[in-house]
Amino acid sequence: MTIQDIEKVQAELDALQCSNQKEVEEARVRFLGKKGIVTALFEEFRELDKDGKKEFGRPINTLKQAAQAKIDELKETVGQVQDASAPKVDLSMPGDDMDLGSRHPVSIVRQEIVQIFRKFGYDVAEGPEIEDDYHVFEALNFPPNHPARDMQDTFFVSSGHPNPLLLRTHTSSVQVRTMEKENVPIRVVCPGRVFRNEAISARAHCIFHQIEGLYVDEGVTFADLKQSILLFAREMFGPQTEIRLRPSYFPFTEPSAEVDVSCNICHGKGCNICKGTGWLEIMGCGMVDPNVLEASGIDSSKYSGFAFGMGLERIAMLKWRVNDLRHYFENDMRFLKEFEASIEV
Ligand code: 2NM
Repeated sequence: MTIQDIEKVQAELDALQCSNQKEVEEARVRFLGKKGIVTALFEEFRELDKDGKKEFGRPINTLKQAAQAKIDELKETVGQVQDASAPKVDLSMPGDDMDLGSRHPVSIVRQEIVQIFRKFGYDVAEGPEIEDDYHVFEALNFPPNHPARDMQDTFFVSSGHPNPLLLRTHTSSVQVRTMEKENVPIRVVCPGRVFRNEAISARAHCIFHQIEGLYVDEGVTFADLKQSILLFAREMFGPQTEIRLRPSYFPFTEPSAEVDVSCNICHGKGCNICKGTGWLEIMGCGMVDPNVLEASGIDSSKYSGFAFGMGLERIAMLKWRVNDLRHYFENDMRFLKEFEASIEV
């Protein structure tokens, strides 16, 4: 190897011209490819003794950098190959429409509800969809022979041992996990997918979405529950909204109630949405049963709490007057596009 060898390649590089990207790529291969001129010089260089390495190290590296810089420059500046037989591209043509998706109504409702409870000081908690019997039933005061624990109602993932895995039938399991893990006071909402073994119809689906809330502290009362739900309902359905509580039963709360909101379509006059009653059922709620607090390590002689839960599909049905649950799971763009106007940017 001589300095002249290197200068010769440098001169070739300086003179290099390309008229399209195909030629640029060919030049890259010729100089820098595996069998390229510069690569060959490096191979020669590797064989040199110490003095040779000292003499040629800097010039050969400079050459390589110059080659790379030249190729990069040509890549940037040289036009694309124009194949005469290829159709000419009309760059003044307007582009194709981009088909943007839209937010799902269940997501819109979930975000609205989460936002309201964030303002009230609640955090959001999430947990696994595949759960164990303990967190879905046992810790929530379900008696051993409760029908929800039956194969008829719950999808089991494993069975035959005392704490089988299953698909959660409500998001209360996330609240159990929160009580186990966090210190009092606790204020959380838990949105998520739940699973029940039901025949699919206009009113029932084996997969749906819930959001549940939990508040535990010293001195939490039923009055706090009622007022929190009233404030929520007015944020969600408008300031004129009234609520009505009807006694009910859940294994995890005592006392328990169903919550109705005044029908904001007929304002109590009676219409086909509220079936002439003036009221729409939106959620269940109650004071957390002391057994449930104790199971998760919370002292029920010191603390009390309230909890509530609602189905997101149902709330979205009321909001937009959707009459068939199955629409939510079919992802038909004609249905989903109806909600575009509801997206807040
Ligand atoms: C509902 C109705 C009433 C509820 C209770 C709990 C927990 F974990 F604290 F015990 N979570 N969610 C609850 C109470 C859920 O849904 C209709």
